[in-house]
Amino acid sequence: MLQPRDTPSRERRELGGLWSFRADLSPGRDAGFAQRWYRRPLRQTGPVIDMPVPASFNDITQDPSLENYIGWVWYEKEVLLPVRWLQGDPAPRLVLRFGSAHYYSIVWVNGVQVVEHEGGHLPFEADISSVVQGSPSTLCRITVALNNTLSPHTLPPGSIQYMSDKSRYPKNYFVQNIKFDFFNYAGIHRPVVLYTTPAAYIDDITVTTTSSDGVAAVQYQVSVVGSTANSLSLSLRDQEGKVVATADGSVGELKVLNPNLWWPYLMHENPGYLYSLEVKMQAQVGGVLLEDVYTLPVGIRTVHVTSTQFLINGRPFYFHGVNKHEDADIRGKGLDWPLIAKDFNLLRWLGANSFRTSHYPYAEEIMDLCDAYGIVVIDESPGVGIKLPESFGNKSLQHHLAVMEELVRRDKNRPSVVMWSVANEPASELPPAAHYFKTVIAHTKALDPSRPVTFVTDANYALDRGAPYVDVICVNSYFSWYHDPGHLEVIPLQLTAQFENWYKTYQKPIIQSEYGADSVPGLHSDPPVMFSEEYQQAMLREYHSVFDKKRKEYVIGELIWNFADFMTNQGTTRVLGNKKGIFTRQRQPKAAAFVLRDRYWKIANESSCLPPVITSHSLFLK
Ligand code: BDP
Repeated sequence: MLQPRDTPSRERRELGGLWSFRADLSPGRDAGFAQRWYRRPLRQTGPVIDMPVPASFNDITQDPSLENYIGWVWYEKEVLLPVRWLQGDPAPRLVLRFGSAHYYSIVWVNGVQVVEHEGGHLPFEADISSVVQGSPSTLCRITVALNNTLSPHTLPPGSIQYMSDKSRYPKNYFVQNIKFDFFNYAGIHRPVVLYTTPAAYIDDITVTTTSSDGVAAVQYQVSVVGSTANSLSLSLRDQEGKVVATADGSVGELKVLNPNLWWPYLMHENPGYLYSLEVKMQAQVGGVLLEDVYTLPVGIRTVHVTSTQFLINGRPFYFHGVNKHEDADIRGKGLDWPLIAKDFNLLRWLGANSFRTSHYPYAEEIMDLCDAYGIVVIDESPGVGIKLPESFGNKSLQHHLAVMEELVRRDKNRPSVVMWSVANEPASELPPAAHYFKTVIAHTKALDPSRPVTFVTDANYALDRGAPYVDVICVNSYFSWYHDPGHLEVIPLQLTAQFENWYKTYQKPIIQSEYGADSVPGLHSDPPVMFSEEYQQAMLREYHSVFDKKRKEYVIGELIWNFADFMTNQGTTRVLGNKKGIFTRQRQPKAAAFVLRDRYWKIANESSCLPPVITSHSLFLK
């Protein structure tokens, strides 16, 4: 499934704005579905409200029961289709695509079911040509039923607990238990798009790149649907629009002399160099010549892992970056361009060269900018909170494999993605974790042999049963926070031991994939105490002193937890959410942001490849 792009042979229309919405707020998580509200227009079924798309629905209204709602909700939009999308011989193929909708979706067009999809963070689509092209009117009614209920076999997993004690809870009372630390926002989170292709079309493209001694090769494979007899021609253009290589056929190689390699931000004066690969298909269908064109951005780069290093284009790469969330006021996890632009500006201000998509795949729009700006990505699946023994069974495993297929298919061509992470902090010390992670990692490597694979662990190095299968050890630790709270002085000893134990056991490079402390902005204390801005700063500095020793050996990266404060379930350790951000949820810097900024620019400066435009003032003052 290719990302919809504007090309000479395709049209696309985004169905944003306000949709009709209703939730059945009566108790019982399956209540609303029984109504089958796709049969007639939603507004005729009872009261509807206006709901923005894309956005989470939770924080849009003043109704606390919608904020914490679990069960089915309904969205509906009516659109008039242009006649040219409905006629022709052959008529174009019309596709309805969702960037993501959380968690389980069923979609109808004009009352006809066209697709269902499990999983809240990856795209799905349906060919709706036959439904709309047979209809007498050009009106197209799109109805979506969405359910945010999690089970031990969903990704992420969760469980519903019914409270049967009638003296303490009302009838039918239940809660959803989750083992992950972010709010389970739900809704149509990413753009809904209608797009056309010719009846015979380019369905998928895979590229991998190699480069040595001033010559690069772009290996490609193209699949076409709708015709067996077709011709394919490819041309690769540089950023000036000059064709630098051409090829024909569905499988082959494009050779590029003196290539402009794709380099990470701060590693080269021109990071994120993208060529564009134009693929043209011509096919005879029913005596008519059809042409489809798709243009794919291509970055030429290589990735290798040794026992002590992570190499990009043969040069050691040190991850100095962040963990993020898709999370903000009001819109929750809904895609928001101002927020995306602000976050990339903050990342570059910070001197961050990388992030991990903790703890689920991020929007394609975000990934596009990582490719273009040279921000390196560890692309993580929604495998977060895999803790219950039943979540390691075959049903969960099969689903996890399917999710990895969807993720790899979506992001396989992105130069910014240098490693897959299949999970975060699973109970990897449990016996079934060995088979589970061996299988998920082997499957991911079979899908994409060109990238290393990992999962992020907080298990003890001696007990972890998944670590033998990863290429890079990614470890989370919270010394002086969840352990020995308030005792910053234990960090050097404990962190050094952590690194040495892992390295001695596996001889694989290590990334500190999370570390951090909560701080309530504006709360000050000297000497530092927990939750003050000073404590967050001091904890970072203690960690940094150990990183500086170990990065000379085998530590290949540090990713702060977290880029920004984010919403969680309510709980006694959460103050309106998790406050481990170095920026507030509104993206204002806390004191810790300046500590990190000085450090990241200093590390970047060691390789003396600062970009010409974005510079850090503090850097030049030092
Ligand atoms: C880590 C989790 C992360 C949490 C963080 C925390 O990976 O999702 O938000 O702890 O507690 O263990 O702040």
